[in-house]
Order: sequence, then C-alpha cells, then structure tokens
Amino acid sequence: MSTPPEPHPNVRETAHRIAEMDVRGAAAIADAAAAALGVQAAESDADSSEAFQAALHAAARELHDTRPTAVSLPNALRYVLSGLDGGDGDVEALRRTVERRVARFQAGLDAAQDRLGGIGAGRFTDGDVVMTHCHSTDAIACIEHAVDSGVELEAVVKETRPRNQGHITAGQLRELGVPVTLIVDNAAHRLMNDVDHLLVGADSIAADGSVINKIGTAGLAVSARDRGVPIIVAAQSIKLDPRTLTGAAVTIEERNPEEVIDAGTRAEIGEIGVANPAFDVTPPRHVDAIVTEHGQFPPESVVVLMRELFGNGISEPWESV
Ligand code: RUB
Repeated sequence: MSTPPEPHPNVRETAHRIAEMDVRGAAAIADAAAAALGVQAAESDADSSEAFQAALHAAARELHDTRPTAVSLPNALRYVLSGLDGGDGDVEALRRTVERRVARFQAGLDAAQDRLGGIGAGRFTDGDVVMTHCHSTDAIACIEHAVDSGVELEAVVKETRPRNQGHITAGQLRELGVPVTLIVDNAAHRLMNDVDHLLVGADSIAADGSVINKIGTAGLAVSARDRGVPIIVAAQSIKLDPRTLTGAAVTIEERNPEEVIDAGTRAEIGEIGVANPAFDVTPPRHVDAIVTEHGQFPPESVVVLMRELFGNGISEPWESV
C-alpha cells in the first residue's frame, strides 16, 4: 500500500485544535473542518486530479479522526468531498469546486442556525426561565431570537463539569442581556421547579430520535420529565446522523481522566479508576421537540427528515486512505 499524502499544515493544526477542544461544539467543529479542507484545496500542489483527490481524502481522514461523537464533522467532510464525485475535472476545476462547496457549507451553517433560532424562539414567552446545559450555539440562537423580538427571559446555566462550558454560555447570555444564575451540575434537580424549559443542543441525533449531547443531558432530561418541564433540543440538520439509518451506533467519546482529577490528587487518594465519558444518549421518550431549520419535530419523526436529506446511502471517502 502506498503512503497517504501529507495533509497541509493548516489541516494538521485544525485537527489538533479540534482534538484539544480549542475548537469545540458540533457546529464550530464542522465549520473549522470545512475551512481546513478549503485550505487544503486552495494550496494543494497536486499535479493530477487523482493526486489532488488523494490529498483531500487524507486531509479529511486526519480531521475525521479527532473526535468521534459529533456527526457534524463527518457530515461536513462528506458535503465538501461530494463535490469531487466522478473526479473527471482537472486540478483547477476541482479546486474551484471544493472552494465553492466549502463556502456554501459555511453559509448554510449560519443560515440554518439563524432559521432554527427563529423557530425555537417561538416556544418562549415573557418571563420564562430557561435551563441550559453545556454550550450550544444552536440553543443560544433560540434565546437570542426571542430576546431580539422583545421577549424577556432568564436563564439557569449549569456549569457542566468537567470542562465548564456553562461559563461560555453564561457569558454569551449576559451579552444578550439575559439575567443568569450559574449553578453546579448537582443543583439542577433542585432548581428544576423554578424553570419553564430545558434547552440543550446536540452532537448527534440518531434515526430513532435519541439525542446524543454533552454528558449529563440524559439525567437532566429525566429530572425535567419528573417535574413536567419541556425538553427542547436545538439542532440544525447536520446533527442528524445518517449512519444510524442502517443501525450503526454513535460512538461516545471517552476523554482524558485528568479532566476529572489531576494526577497529584488522584495519587493522594490511592488506587482508583476514573471514567470521563464526554457524551450520553437521551432516549426519544425524554425529548419533547427537536428544533431544526426545517421546523420542529417530535423525536420519533426526525427519521423522515433524515431520509429526505441524506437518502439511504452515504459515502465515507476518507475511509479509503
Ligand atoms: C459540546 C456540546 C454541545 C453540542 C451542540 O460538547 O455537547 O451541546 O456540540 O453545540 P464539546 P452547537 O464542548 O465537548 O464539544 O449547537 O454549538 O453545535
């Protein structure tokens, strides 16, 4: 087997930033991965269409192998690479095609988020209190649209251990002028009596309507159900996982134990195991609505949208590298 071509340094750098969570959140990961493929295409010195495609596939592979759970990543790669199907163009034509598709993909991300924000905002009325988990740009778009149209909201923001992405959410909601109460994750059930909505994002949505999102979402949804608080998932359609149409399971990322406990403290405690799953699976029965740019769906019917958008067959050209 021949050695795969070296990806462009920008691709290496982007892959590193995604793996280290300098770039994080499903939408931002998709955006960064598409941009990196654009740089790979723009600066490729390949002298044949085959070499050009091989380099793009190798770049996609490197980006793909960074984090396993957010399906927006393979969906972004697939979208950009599908422009190369057939491969009968010369290098310049292929380069232009990739650049065009990257631009279209990135514009689509922004437009989808804006549109779903407008749809999700419709769930809120004046004086509502919204509980959030982690940091989701799709979820924040719903709050932003509501605030922009004059609805007064308050937020209870979970800090979201171990990485505290709730702090990002708190900062962004303050910028929107929303009063924020920050809580530790363990206080969520206690505070559930005081909130009107639970609003979260998604990293992947399976064909049965299960929602894969930041660890803690599934337990939070059980708590919200118990208190009769509606559970809303804001997720543009690149979060739909077409691989699950044929029964594949979403891989849950396990991260470094040092995010949970530093090595020194761990050594002081003595011999212990540490688990650090980054995501969990909320079953469809614990979700009230999935808000996408195509409208709101009960989780069980999201499969219809998934088939419409992806069909039954999906390609993974980076697997051939
Ligand atoms: C982020 C997370 C977010 C989703 C949706 O996890 O679980 O809820 O990615 O985000 P991590 P967005 O911080 O580990 O990447 O709506 O911005 O796509």
